[in-house]
Amino acid sequence: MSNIFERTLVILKPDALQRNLLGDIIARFEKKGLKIVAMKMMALDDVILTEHYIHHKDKPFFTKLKDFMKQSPCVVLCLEGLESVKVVRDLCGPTLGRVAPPGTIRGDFSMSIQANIIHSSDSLETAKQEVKRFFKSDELYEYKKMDTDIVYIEEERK
Ligand code: 3AN
Repeated sequence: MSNIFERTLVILKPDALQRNLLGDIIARFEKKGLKIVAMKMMALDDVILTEHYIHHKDKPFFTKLKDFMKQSPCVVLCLEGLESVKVVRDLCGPTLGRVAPPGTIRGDFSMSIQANIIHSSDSLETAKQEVKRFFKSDELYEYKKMDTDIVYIEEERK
């Protein structure tokens, strides 16, 4: 078994901030056992949003999506853990809030396709690019987390 401690990017979108959900959502990641290695509030501008959503540039909702993301600051996090890219995607749930399963972040907190609370990286390759896009290297913290030895068994930590 190869144990891959991955880093993934999360954006708590303006609707999460406006609806006072930031703490609840961050608490879910902490309780799951994910390690926060970076976190900050950011006002996203058109340049970073165009880059971030480039795969949607030809979609009719592209401009509205960027405007939505500019409505208020966002909170961005880098989370670390074993297979964290998939773990975090699964915690978020599918894109459309009103069909996302209960228990997921989108399933519990959203009704919309656009105002769906959260973004998380969809693959390890994307995660590497996205972490770099939103954080400088000195904003990513290396530190020993005291609960690692209880969150994972020894074999998983190798
Ligand atoms: P996900 O965030 O689940 O990976 P993507 O990458 O397909 O979903 O879409 C990125 C973001 O674009 C979504 N989180 C959502 O806010 C927005 N989006 C996707 N589809 C639509 C749509 N049909 N109308 C408006 N916004 C959309």
